[in-house]
This record gives sequence, C-alpha cells and structure tokens, in this order.
Amino acid sequence: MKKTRLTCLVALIAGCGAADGAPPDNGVHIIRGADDGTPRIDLTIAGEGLDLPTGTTAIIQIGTPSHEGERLGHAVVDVDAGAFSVTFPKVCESGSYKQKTVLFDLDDDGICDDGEPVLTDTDAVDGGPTVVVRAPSDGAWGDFLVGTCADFVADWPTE
Ligand SMILES: [Ca+2]
Repeated sequence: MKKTRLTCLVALIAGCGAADGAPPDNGVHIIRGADDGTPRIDLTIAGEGLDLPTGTTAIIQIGTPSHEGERLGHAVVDVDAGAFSVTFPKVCESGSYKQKTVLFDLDDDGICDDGEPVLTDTDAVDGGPTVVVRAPSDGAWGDFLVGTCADFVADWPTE
C-alpha cells in the first residue's frame, strides 16, 4: 500500500497531468504571428555561471507586443545552480532584429522593481541560435546589454 502511494506521488511530481493533451508545462507561451509561410526558427535563451540563488525567477520576453502581427514568446523559469535554458519553438522570423528581454525578478512579484537586473538584446537571429546570459562583465551579461525596467513590458499580452 505504501509503495503504491509513493509511486502515485512520484508520478504526479513527474508531471503525469500532461497526459490530457495540454502543452508541456515548461513555462513557455507563444502567441501571434500567422503561419503565412514566413520562415521561423527556434530561439534558445540560456543562462550560465550566474551569481543568483537557485529558485530566482527569470521572466523572459521575446518580441515587441506593439508590433502588430509579430510572433511573441514569454516564459517564466527558475534559475538552478546559476543556470537556466528555455527554447522558444519557431518564435523568430529568420534574420529579424527580435527584441529579447530577461528580468531577474528577485522578489518574485512579477513586476520589474528598481535594482532587479533587466537584460536586453536585439541582434538578428538567423540560424538555430542560442543567446547566452552570463554573469555581468564590462557592462554586458554575455550576449545581453544592461537594460532598465522601461525595457520590460509590464502588461504582456496573453493573445
Ligand atoms: Ca520584482
């Protein structure tokens, strides 16, 4: 009896709930951008060697909501041992200068507060890239520049 209960608990933790056909609960949401034949590529945002506590929330925004019809990506993930990695399937129009913003939400309130690191990058994406966040050095966090709360979209759309 005990073993059965334990097995069920482990199954729940492992995410057996996804069997109902829902998308995987990896924190990634992609909206907008009609499938009109535009070549689109995956984008991975990866953090490494970060001096942030395990469990720190990273909120990642891909794209610019005020650009009509642009495909947008959003994810909320935890930093684990100074690292994280999120892949946004087919989120980038090939070669476009896509806005990418990362907020380390230190107090986990979903809001950009003074003193919380905001990182931005707008380089073109063209070919299965990974954009890397590293511990800050010389004003940059790896591929990202230091941004401000003005770069973080507080009212990110859901559709
Ligand atoms: Ca915050």
